[in-house]
Amino acid sequence: MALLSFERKYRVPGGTLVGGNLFDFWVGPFYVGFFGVTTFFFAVLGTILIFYGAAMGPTWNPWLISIDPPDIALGLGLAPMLQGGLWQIITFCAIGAFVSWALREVEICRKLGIGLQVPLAFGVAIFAYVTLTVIRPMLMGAWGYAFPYGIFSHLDWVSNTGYTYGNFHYNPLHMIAVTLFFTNTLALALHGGLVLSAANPPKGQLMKTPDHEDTFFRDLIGYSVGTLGIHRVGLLLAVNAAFFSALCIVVSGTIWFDQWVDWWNWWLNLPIFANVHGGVNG
Ligand code: 07D
Ligand code: 07D
Ligand code: U10
Repeated sequence: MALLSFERKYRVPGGTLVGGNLFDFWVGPFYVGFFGVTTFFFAVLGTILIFYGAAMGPTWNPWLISIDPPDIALGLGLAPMLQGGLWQIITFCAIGAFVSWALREVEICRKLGIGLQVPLAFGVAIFAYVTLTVIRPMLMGAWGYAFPYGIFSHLDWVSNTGYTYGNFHYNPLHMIAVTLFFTNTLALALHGGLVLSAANPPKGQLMKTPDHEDTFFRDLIGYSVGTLGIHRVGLLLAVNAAFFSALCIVVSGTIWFDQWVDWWNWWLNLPIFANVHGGVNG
């Protein structure tokens, strides 16, 4: 069915979580809903506040604009507007907009009668963001540990936070997250490549079937995960990449305070190494 006639058929009332049919309409291609209104509200307010903060700051250079969290000395209190208060309200707006966006996804899934995998996956990205800006700062006792809202300044934060724990690459959860990101890219390249190779042949040739796709990997590595299975693999890889990212940063400064390389000394403490010459006990 052509996309536009399908849209006409499915654009029926219902499936909303809040507001009944009050906001149950579309504007152009966009579904609105109660959570479209709240997304719009938080996104517009947050953006206006970023521009206000920029206007109060020293530069209009887009790379250098930065809305900073309060000083660490403030702890978990409410900051004056230009000393981190703006960052606090913008964070509130960002969480409001992201959560509203996820709930708008849920409403659209319910209208279509499809599963909730997409909003669940976005929920994990939101969890990573909330870990960085709320959970970890609260566990560490100051908003000042969160990252600033600026293109270059947030990179400085990542670098500085990384070097606070020596070489961040030795963080084992960071290793797992990085490996998942790399694997995810490999999987997407394999999947994109495989589907195009079978489903988009040169002009004049017949499109090949999923059996061709399965057989390619049977021939190559002896096993095919299947045409539905590869999408499960992709979702799991991506969601776990973001989840382990959140874990790797939340443990840094809350339950692990030293250089990450030192974490690896645990193996020297294993009983079989305990009394070995050169081990931790001499
Ligand atoms: C392609 C979907 C489209 C989204 C885009 C981003 C804004 C910000 C606002 C100046 C894949 C839109 C950008 C709305 C403008 C102001 C106030 C998604 C796609 C195009 N980062 N980060 C970028 C964010 C963090 C890191 C780019 C956001 C953590 C590194 C862009 C967040 C850490 C590098 C950006 C966030 C971190 C970047 C491209 C939130 C660890 C880069 C993003 C809300 C996760 C790269 C100059 C992209 C770069 C980059 C946005 C959080 C690390 C500006 C919105 C604190 C190391 N980040 N980031 O394509 O070029 O995402 O930076 O958490 O090298 Mg970042
Ligand atoms: C937080 C984004 C959420 C986004 C949301 C939506 C809008 C709307 C609108 C476009 C989590 C935003 C939407 C704003 C836009 C329109 C219209 C995603 C988030 C909700 N690292 N490292 C990671 C690597 C080093 C360090 C994660 C690699 C160094 C620190 C990932 C390398 C040091 C932190 C990762 C490397 C260091 C991280 C990031 C290589 C620095 C984190 C992905 C090859 C000296 C961060 C939760 C992520 C983290 C993180 C990868 C190197 C430090 C696994 C590949 C050694 C301090 N690093 N890193 O988390 O875990 O996405 O954050 O060298 O805090 Mg690292
Ligand atoms: C996938 C797939 C698949 C496909 C696919 C895709 C995954 C099965 C079938 C999809 C993939 C692609 C298309 C590929 C490209 C995608 C990416 C690379 C990902 C990154 C994407 C982007 C960078 C694009 C981002 C763009 C966005 C988010 C759109 C921006 C939208 C807006 C600004 C509007 C948002 C809409 C909202 C908030 C709700 C509705 C609101 C309005 C329409 C505005 C009007 C508002 C109202 C009517 C409410 C009134 C508001 C009030 C009262 C509040 C007022 C408050 C004030 C403060 C003013 O697997 O294969 O193929 O295609």
